[in-house]
Amino acid sequence: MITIAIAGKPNSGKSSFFKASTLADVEIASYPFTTIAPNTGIAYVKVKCPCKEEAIQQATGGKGCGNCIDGFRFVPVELLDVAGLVRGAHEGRGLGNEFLDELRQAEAIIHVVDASGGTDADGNVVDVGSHNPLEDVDFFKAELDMWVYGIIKRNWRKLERKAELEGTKIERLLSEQLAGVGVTEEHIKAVLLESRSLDRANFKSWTDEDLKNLAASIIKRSKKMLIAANKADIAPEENIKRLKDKSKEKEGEPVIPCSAEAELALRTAAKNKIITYLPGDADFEISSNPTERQRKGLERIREFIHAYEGTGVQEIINRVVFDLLDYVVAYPVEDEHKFSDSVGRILPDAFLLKRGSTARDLAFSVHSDIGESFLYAVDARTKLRLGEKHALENNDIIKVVYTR
Ligand SMILES: Nc1nc2c(ncn2[C@@H]2O[C@H](COP(=O)(O)OP(=O)(O)OP(=O)(O)O)[C@@H](O)[C@H]2O)c(=O)[nH]1
Ligand SMILES: [Mg+2]
Repeated sequence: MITIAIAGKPNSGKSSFFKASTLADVEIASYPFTTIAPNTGIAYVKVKCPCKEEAIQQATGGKGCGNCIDGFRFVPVELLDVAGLVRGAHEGRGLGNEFLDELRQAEAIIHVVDASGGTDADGNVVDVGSHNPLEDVDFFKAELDMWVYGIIKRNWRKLERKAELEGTKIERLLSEQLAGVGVTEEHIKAVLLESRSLDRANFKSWTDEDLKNLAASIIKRSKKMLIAANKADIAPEENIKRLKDKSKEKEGEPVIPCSAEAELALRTAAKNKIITYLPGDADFEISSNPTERQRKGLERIREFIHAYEGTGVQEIINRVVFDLLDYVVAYPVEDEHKFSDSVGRILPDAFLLKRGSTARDLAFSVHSDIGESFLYAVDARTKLRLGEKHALENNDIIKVVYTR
């Protein structure tokens, strides 16, 4: 499963974002370092379910698949909520950077920034608007860079010697060193190819400064990142604009405003049947009799989600998976006429696969045995047989034929 980490300075709303997305029971409080041990949970991307397409409605007698809500399908991904990161963490400040190691398994990072400017660099509460959130974006990147630089630096002498004695390529040695951080040899090759100052044949003359630049380029290439401009419900508009402008100017990470608190309130109200609301919706219906206080709170949130076209939380998860990480959703079936499995369940499963994956890869996602005995695949919509190398498109429904 895809793992996405939620990171950022203390008190920015990471656990609120996590809880809103997973409805897991975690601690949220208005002081720094509420979270120490990481939380893991399941969140979902939201996609249109194919069962509502006309041709599929006809083929299935309009039954619907029973796996979607109002035509939306929720496909699981793993979320990781880690402790807050403060400036100087790489030198051991705050909780140090040990927990950065929790980010190792993550394919992408959602950097939760307190866009309201209501918390200082260490996460202490200050007046809204008095802290500049742009600083948080810079320091966070610097800490990640220093983390990777620290790993390279610690091992550099050893790597140098090994490269010289054994003639192993420096990109191979570096990638072995950084494998735990999720960095591959391909990442390093690409970075070195791109760099003007780092001559790989001349690695012995690389300076500390060169190693720092190398670390920064490696992070940029290997960890996809997105900025969640959180607390948008109370943030001065100016702050959101500055975050977006800076990102555009520096070709930085996408910035998406959100309110984790609003999303959490809506999902909790929906769970308690006070409102009808689906994550990602830009409105909701009040379905039972809320108290006056609840109604007021809900109406305030309604104003916010009308203005921002949703709370931003679902959009962020979708953007990470489909834009940053470039995944597609595919639906395996056994009967391409009924769009079902062998016992008649319509579109029983949805899988997320990296773009470029083939039907054989999908077969392996279903079961390794099916992958091993894969013969060919059929596009269930067109009934056409797919070529061995055919890359799956988003939303494909695929019949896999295999030897039994
Ligand atoms: N107004 C507003 N407040 C929020 C929002 N998200 C979180 N908060 C508040 O910000 C404070 C910190 O929230 P947490 O989710 O505990 O923050 P955290 O980043 O996990 O904090 P640490 O675990 O201490 O690093 C709490 O008082 C939340 O209620 C939001 O979208 N809007
Ligand atoms: Mg927390």
